[in-house]
Amino acid sequence: MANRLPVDRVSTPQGPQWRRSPGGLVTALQPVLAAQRGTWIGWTGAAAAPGEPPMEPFEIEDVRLRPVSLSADEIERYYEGFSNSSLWPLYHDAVETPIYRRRWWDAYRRVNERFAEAAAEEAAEGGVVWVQDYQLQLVPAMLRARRPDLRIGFFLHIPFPPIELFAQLPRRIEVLRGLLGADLVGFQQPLAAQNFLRLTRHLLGLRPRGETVEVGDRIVTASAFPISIDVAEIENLVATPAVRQRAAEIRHELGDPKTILLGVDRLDYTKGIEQRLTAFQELLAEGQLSVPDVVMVQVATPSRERVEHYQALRVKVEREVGRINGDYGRVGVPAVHYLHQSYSRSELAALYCAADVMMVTPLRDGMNLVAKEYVAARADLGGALVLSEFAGASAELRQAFLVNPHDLDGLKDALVRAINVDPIEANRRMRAMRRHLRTHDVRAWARSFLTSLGVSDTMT
Ligand code: GDG
Repeated sequence: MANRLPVDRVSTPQGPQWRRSPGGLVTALQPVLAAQRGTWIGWTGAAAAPGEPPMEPFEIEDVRLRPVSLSADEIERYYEGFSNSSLWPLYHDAVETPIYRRRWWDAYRRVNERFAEAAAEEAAEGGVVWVQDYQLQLVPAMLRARRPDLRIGFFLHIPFPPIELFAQLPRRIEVLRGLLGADLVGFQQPLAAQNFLRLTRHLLGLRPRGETVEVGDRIVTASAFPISIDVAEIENLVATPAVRQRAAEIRHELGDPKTILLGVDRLDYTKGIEQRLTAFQELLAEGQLSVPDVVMVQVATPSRERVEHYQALRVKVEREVGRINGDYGRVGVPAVHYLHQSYSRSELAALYCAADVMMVTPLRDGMNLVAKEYVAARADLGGALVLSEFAGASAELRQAFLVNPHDLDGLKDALVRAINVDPIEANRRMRAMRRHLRTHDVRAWARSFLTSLGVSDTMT
């Protein structure tokens, strides 16, 4: 179960239809769900009209999908409000100030109840339910109250904050108790699991031992399961002549620069896009870099556009891009190619192949799949990855150029080193990171979580 169903509604000549949406989670879970005849419960992504009956379950690629309806009001309060204006900033080190509204909480609880009810109806006797992410943290306890026979797992895709930050959350006890309804609570990082276990002592007076804590007559386990990507999908894409040709075309369209710097992110204030732009601007101002030798491409996929923090970020980023292009661009050669658009998987793969330096500089990020996708795309062992220490991915991709994005001089220095890296050293770094990813892809992640939850033989 996840906030969203793994499908997008597309219009076709035959009328609107559902198409499987791309993404690692879908790839990882599709085979498990298909083999177990499981159901994916989630929201369709559109508001239900007042009085509209809930959509019937339907099937796509052997997986049964059970839609959960949300009204426009609930989308505003549960999703844009509590999930994305309270929890998201708080869990990301409060890099933007979290906003709290009591009516958002009420909607969050109501929608979590609806998901729990749907799961209680769908799950087989003694079955397994896997709940995904911060929008659904109350579901484990709500579901356990209805169906004590189930094995319940929960996975948090974003960071879990330290005690003093979590303690700011107005409904902290309910959220913590919600999570403790699961048998297994999974996090991206061991530190997040420790934060969670410490909190159970701090707020509830429980006594965590190792990775477990006793809650009444149950044992809850909290540990790390770093998520990954579908490595084979990216490798297959970059092996196609179409993607290779497109990568060459992109370089040409950018004016055949010596160096292409690339950023690919949802337009989100956690991703450190502003820090990256400032570093680039200073390097141009100091003459350490110059256009057209170097150009920067920033894909900033539209995201959460009705949430205030995101509207403010867009204004700031676009003002900065305009300023840099005004100062350092040339006719026909902007310094920053800023693309506030969403691209196909193959266009992204081509961009990864074309980029000499990939910049992944979040201030805080649960994992960051873009960093892993870039490495998977570089079967040629070319390219260099500049990666923030505050992305979960930095615990695994140790051969990247690791940076603290708050330290502007350090970030500039890492960019310059990555741009000028000796090709032999670049190959060595890329090879080591690729070796790691090969054995740690998204299927291994799902297998490891489900095995810990006590589900065996789920995948071939
Ligand atoms: C959350 C956590 C954690 C981006 N632009 C386009 C596009 N993308 C794809 C990327 C990548 C995904 O979106 C973004 O994943 P990230 O991991 O980088 O970031 P979040 O969206 O914040 O994800 C994060 C993740 O959950 C998984 O647990 O790693 O820490 O914040 O796959 O390629 N895909 C397409 N067009 C685009 O324009 N098709």
